[in-house]
Amino acid sequence: MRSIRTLSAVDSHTEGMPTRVVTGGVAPIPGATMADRRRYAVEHLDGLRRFLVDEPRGHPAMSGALLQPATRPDADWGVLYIEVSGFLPMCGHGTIGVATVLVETGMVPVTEPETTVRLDTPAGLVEARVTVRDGTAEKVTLRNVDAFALELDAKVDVPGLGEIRYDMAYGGNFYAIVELNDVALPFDRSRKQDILSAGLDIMAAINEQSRPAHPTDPLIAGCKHVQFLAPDSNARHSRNAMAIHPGWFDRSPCGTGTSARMAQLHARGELPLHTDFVNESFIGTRFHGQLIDTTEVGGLPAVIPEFAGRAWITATANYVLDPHDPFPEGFVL
Ligand code: PYC
Repeated sequence: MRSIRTLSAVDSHTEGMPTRVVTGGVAPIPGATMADRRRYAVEHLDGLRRFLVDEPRGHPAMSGALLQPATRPDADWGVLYIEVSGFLPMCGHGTIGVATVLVETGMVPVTEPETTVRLDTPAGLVEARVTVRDGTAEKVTLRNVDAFALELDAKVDVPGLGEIRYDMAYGGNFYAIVELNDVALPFDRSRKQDILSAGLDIMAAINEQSRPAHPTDPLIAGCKHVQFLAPDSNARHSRNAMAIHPGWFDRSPCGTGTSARMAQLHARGELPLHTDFVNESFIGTRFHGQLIDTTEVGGLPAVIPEFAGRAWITATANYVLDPHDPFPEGFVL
């Protein structure tokens, strides 16, 4: 075997959704903060992202995380989130995967029954409390970045669908929250192509007509996620089909989406603080959440969300690049 690039990774899945945690082979990325490093990576390291998530090493719903030295003294590790859609500011299922890998590989000092891991992400500091028994990470509870509703009862003209009502909320990424009934589709995996194509059309229309932007961080902008709600969803238990650019569904309930949904429900007066909320994915897996406090972001009312889920390690691997490989940066079919 010959290789001109070798990256070590621990692969995992969080409630069904993969996270390829890259533990070695990527040098510290230039930048004083993880947000700066994300900007640098978008400009200079997109080939590395594609090498890891696109085919033939990844697949159309692949996701991962590059471990980095932290840029702030109160964090244990820095994380850059990689996906088929690009470098995300924050990823909830990915963070649960990262925390599980850090604990189960001993990359952080482990204490039982709980280990706290502080992660420096492009969207801010995130704290993961890992329930550990006999060295196994059984559950991860994340205190996420501040979440808020940006718009309630917004409307967008979507070619082919007409006027669609949505709420726009942020939980580490922006989510257009849409009732599946409003696009006349059932919560049924056999209709996944129709749901996905409605989601992509809604995203495109929102980004053209009313592109969301974070009030204090201009680098976080645009809508790449549509959270379709099943008809029986309510303020204590939601089921979602999470359509994500450029064309896939989250297999997990989506951590940043769960945070956005809780912020939206709170803004509507339907989810008080310290009240249990369950978010269920398109494949039936669950995150359990709560809002633990109110705050503000750039003058907007905001909340501090927590949610919990589980991850499992699926492989340890070295991803290598043969100098004659015709697809050094992967491909998308
Ligand atoms: O869990 O936050 C999340 C997430 C974002 C995109 C896919 N999963």
